[in-house]
Amino acid sequence: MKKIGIIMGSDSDLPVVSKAMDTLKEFGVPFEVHVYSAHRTPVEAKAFSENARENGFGAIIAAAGKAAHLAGAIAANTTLPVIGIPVKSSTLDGLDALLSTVQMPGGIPVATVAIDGAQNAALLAIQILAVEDKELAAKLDASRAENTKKVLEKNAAIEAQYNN
Ligand code: RP5
Repeated sequence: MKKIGIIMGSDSDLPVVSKAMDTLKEFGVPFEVHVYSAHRTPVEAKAFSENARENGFGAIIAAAGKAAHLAGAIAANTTLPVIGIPVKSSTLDGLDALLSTVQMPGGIPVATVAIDGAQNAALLAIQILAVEDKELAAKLDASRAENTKKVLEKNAAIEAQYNN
């Protein structure tokens, strides 16, 4: 199975990024995690992205806050799918990172999830791998079915409490 690369702009992003790692572990998807910054360590961020395909990665998750150019800078150096997580790490509540991550120029796509949306970033990465992996696709189906069951149970509890 291909690996997922997880890159965060700072170790201060770890509390958000750890949720993506939890989800990848839950599905048994291998990953590597690194702290590379588009601004503070651009050489390392570029080297990782340029070599990611030949190093066995199938998609890259990039999490950054503030003027968050990390996902875009990574996407500039690879044609692997790049998923950006805008991190809420500033006085602007993550809106700065959201706009910096999502507003990519034509030709260099970044699939941007919600502010701090690490779980969805991991699920999207898994869905990308699952295009060619039936076993992984079956795990995704089972997870969706389990979530549906939980929500319907909550619905039943609310209906029982409030409906006559
Ligand atoms: C971004 O700046 C990082 O991704 C982080 O979200 C933010 C703050 O970094 P630190 O100053 O906490 O290292 O590059």
